[in-house]
Amino acid sequence: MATPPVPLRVALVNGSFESPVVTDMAFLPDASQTQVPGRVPGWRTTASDHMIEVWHSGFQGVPSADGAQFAELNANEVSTLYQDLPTTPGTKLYWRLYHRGRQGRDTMALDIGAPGAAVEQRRFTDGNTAWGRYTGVYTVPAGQNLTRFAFRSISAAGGNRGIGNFLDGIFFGTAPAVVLRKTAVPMGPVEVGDTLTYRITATNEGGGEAENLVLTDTVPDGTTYLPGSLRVVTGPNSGVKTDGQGDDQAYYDAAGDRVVFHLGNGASAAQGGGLPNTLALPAGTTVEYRVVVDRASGGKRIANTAGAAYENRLGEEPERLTATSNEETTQVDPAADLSVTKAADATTVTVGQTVTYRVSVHNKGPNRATGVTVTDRLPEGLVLLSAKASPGSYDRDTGRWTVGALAEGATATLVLRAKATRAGSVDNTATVTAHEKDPEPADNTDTVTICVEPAPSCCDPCASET
Ligand SMILES: [Ca+2]
Ligand SMILES: [Ca+2]
Ligand SMILES: [Ca+2]
Repeated sequence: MATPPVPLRVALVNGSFESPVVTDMAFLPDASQTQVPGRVPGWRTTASDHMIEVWHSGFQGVPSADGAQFAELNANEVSTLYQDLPTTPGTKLYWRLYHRGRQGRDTMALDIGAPGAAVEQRRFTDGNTAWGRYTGVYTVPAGQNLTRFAFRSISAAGGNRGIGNFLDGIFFGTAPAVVLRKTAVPMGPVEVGDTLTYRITATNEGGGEAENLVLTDTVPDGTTYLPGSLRVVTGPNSGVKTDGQGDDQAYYDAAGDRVVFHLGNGASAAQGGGLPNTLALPAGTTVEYRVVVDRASGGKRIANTAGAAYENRLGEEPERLTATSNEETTQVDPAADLSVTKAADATTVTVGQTVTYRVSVHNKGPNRATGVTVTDRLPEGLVLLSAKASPGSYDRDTGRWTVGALAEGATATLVLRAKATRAGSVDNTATVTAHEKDPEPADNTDTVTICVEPAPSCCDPCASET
């Protein structure tokens, strides 16, 4: 099923009037004055002089509501302060603002709608001792692809509409919309025992911050979490994270066999921060962890999906939202854990006697082995009498037993009979190989030692006289 497209991100630019930086107070050109330096990003005014008045927190004893700066609605003349934003019809837009009087109780209106036809949403009246905080919701009507968000002065204490109506911390835009993208490195195919790195990138394609963002990823079936591999690769709080819970922004939950990351600005061990939208944080934030491919995954596909939960706190009540990544699949090559055992019927023989070796190869899986070959060359002092392989064939010149394919759980045997021709200790080794990766190579070779004793030198001295 296709994921529905995320609506066009809407977010005001410079909603808190933090740019450009001013000392005390300044009249600055609006965003339309592209030829003038030092203009205010995002905001435009209907004032004929295109001037916007920006204050630094504390100037004339007025603290900002958000950040270090705020604006006064009218600079030199009564005007409307606005931004025009491309919008998708039907999208729900949230707004939030702080308003304050300057000399007493000031009143302003919020107008939203198509440019030239914006509709009054609400009026705000606040005194000069505290900031009022307001929130609301606006749904973009059909056919409206450009929406104006505008503040209009209604009245100001003192009678001069050019003085009053402070504004700060303005948000107008879409809900947060977290998008997760997951990749595995290497892409595969991989072998049993290999390490896979999963990377998950979270971006916020919405307007508002994604609050309390918690990313979880269940370690995929057929893999084992590699301890100490949690890391925030890019974005806020980047760096290595411990597996323990409560000490930083990530942990490994052994009971749930999953990794957990708190993402975003100010994300603490207890709670996630806010992940800014892609305007403020274009690359989002990327995390990673590692797993080791289990033996059981041989010849299979590893599939994995990450998820996230977060909150939209733009409305009256926090809204719980979730996101799911693409499913990342990794092919694992077949693997076969072969073992070889070699035994001799008797470990002490006399020169001239026959030695019988029994070699067996077993496939402990998880997959069928192909191209199975055992090298078992007889050492000096032994002369081959017969070889019986089942299955396969033994080449007496090369000492190679070509077994062929061996199913999981199957055993192949080889019986070698040789004549001892020389006294001494004789080591004989068999080693197995196959096309598939062997996750446990230590048991792929086996050696047996026999003692060949000299023949009695004068057992029958008369025999040679006749
Ligand atoms: Ca501000
Ligand atoms: Ca931790
Ligand atoms: Ca093995």
